[in-house]
Amino acid sequence: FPYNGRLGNERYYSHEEINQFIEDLARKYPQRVFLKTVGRSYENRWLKTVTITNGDARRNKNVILVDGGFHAREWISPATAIYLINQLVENLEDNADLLQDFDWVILPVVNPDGYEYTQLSADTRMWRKTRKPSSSDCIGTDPNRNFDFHWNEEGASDDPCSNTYAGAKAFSEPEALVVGDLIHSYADRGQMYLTLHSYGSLILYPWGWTAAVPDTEEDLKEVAEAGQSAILDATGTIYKVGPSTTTINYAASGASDDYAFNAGFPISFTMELPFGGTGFDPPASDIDRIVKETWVGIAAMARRVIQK
Ligand code: ING
Ligand code: ZN
Repeated sequence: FPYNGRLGNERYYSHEEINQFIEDLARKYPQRVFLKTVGRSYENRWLKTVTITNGDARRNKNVILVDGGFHAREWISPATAIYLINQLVENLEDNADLLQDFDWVILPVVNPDGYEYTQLSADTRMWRKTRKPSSSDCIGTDPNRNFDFHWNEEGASDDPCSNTYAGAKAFSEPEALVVGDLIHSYADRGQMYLTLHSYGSLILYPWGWTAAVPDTEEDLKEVAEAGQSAILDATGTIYKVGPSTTTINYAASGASDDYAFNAGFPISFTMELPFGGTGFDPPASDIDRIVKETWVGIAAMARRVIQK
């Protein structure tokens, strides 16, 4: 089916369709939706953020920054970002409180080269990394090990053939650098950073680079648990909440949530969306259920942040 001006929850979309969708939305709501081209991928795909406001023209509100599609095969992540955008824009009535004192900045596909590669064939479906060649015959870097904070210390690999290859240096990947720049540009008013991955039904907070926990752990926990219990009430899905190192049982340095937290976002989470299909490939018929459930959790976490 060609893109027809709206994105539903009935199938997964290409990166181009996602970009077309946000461009249409910005044209349809010129007072409320603002697009910014923030960079391009190694293969020259445009990375565009959507900024969603309530249109009241107030500048420099607090910001909630959300991204999806770090890892190529985690298709439910961009799908969730799209649903989030749709809700905030098309359902302002129910979500006015989420936009009263906050703007939302969303980058739905961080790693479009990888995302498109996984759409090519069954053989490439489980690709995780970016698509920039390395010094060896292997291609790609793990964008979630490429951030310049305790880069390549723990749970990241020097081997370019590894799925967790940290890259030749911190921010070697243009896609990771774009997210790093976004984090810095909103750090002074950023109240929550949320990065959408799959799978595992987890809400993870820093640190990932060490088993130590931040002294503001109670704040992080309180917000994460608001999401956890909203999802449990809505669908019965059980999310686990905890610091990423001890909750997923491995340290991982150079990830974006640690970077955002260190840069000044007081709340910073990696959300691992639910298992589906064989793990990373929930069938299209599951999209609707998963994105709606996840939205309930994200809205509850945002409301807790806003009430603080
Ligand atoms: N999981 C994350 C990964 O990048 C993670 C887990 C979260 C690591 C937070 C570090 C920090 O490996 C997936 N599914 O990608
Ligand atoms: Zn991931």
